[in-house]
Amino acid sequence: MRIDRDYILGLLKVSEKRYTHILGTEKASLKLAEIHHPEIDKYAVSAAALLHDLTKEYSVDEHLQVAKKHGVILEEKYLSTPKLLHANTASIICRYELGLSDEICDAVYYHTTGRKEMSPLEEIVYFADYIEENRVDEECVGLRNSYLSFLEQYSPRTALDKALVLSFNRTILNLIKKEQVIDKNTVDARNYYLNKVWNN
Ligand code: DGI
Ligand code: FE
Ligand code: FE
Repeated sequence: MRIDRDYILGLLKVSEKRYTHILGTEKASLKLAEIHHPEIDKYAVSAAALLHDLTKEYSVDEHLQVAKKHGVILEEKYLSTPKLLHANTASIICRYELGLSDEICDAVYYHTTGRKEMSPLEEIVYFADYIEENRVDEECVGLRNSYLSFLEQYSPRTALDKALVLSFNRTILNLIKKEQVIDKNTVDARNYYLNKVWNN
């Protein structure tokens, strides 16, 4: 099903800061799609980007209610790592309440952890979320600049692969510093894209 953009914007009951981040993620996703995956339908790019953090400001209880309402049994890992819950419950709403495609639901589901062999839409939304223009902390600015410099030196595919590796390295290092659990998908994604760069 296709949903009108204004309707999607109306669903976003989030803080002003989060709303700005979401619009920035849409803008960055469209730009990344143009460079790396012009074949993807722009509607899917916008919908996935606009909905990726739909439930980011929910309480744990609200997340659990979304899962329960749709009969989804949450894996144990979500209870020990609630930060990952929003990607899951946003994707549940995309699938069961908005009737969106698997392509869009998966891009929302994997936007936080990434995974190995991401689909074109998954990698775009995952990476746009990290480098969108409203993220002004040193690490995101650094990653954005590295990506832009890779684009000048390498093919678009290699530039994106190298930037993805840096993004996973950053996330993993930060989680180690904070003594937090690292999701297996994040580790697998890092290894997969690192191998890809090496074998290029
Ligand atoms: O929702 P956003 O803030 O826009 O961004 P996000 O969905 O990428 O979430 C970022 C947070 O998620 C950040 O605090 C790090 C955390 N995170 C990302 N990957 C993992 C993770 N946390 C754990 N515990 N494990 C992961 O693999
Ligand atoms: Fe998120
Ligand atoms: Fe986000």
